[in-house]
Amino acid sequence: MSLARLDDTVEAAASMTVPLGQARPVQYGKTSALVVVDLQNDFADPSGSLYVRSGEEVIAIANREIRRMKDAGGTVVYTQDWHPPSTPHFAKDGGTWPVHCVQRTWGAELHPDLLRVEAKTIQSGADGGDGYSGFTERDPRTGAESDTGLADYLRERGIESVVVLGLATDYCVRATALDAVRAGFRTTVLREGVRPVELEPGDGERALEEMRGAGVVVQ
Ligand code: VGL
Ligand code: ZN
Repeated sequence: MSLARLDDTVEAAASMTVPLGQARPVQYGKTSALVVVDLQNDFADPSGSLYVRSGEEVIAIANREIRRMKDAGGTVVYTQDWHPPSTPHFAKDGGTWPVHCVQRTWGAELHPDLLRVEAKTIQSGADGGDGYSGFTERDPRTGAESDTGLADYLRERGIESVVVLGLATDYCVRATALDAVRAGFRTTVLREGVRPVELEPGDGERALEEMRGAGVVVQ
């Protein structure tokens, strides 16, 4: 991408922000990291194959928090759901979901309005795994869990607190926040910046309750 094009993108993204929605915003500093979960076309664009209702509203909130985190000298990480064309994650192959976020397709790209800053991007699901967390993957056949390296990356940078937002509350946000708290990070889910899939009504609230029970601050 040329520099001019990059500038345009940054400007377009910068205009897609919203005022602070909380009375007391989460405080960011050099030991904080923002994990921006799966803000990809298939989830956040109404024409995406696994569109999460109101998912596009999260983009402006994410942009605002990305900017605040960068201004505070903290770390930003993006995650991408990143599937091969066939995986037991998909209904057509015996799983649950419509085909989505297939590697190197439009649906797997980060939403074009999302502010992109220099940051690590974690692509998970590449080996056909059906885990939902940015921290771990799960082999669909053996169930064995493996590490994406995210926890070590954050520790190396001296990160103590992790803030999670993105899609979807009841799947990748839930799994990522639960793993973050288990890995020993002070973990906050930004309620304003998440939306649920809700295969069953109430799944979003239940997921938030479960996260709270595990020690995640939902703010
Ligand atoms: C997700 C369903 C299937 C997510 C990923 O990002 O929450 N949900 N794959
Ligand atoms: Zn997926």
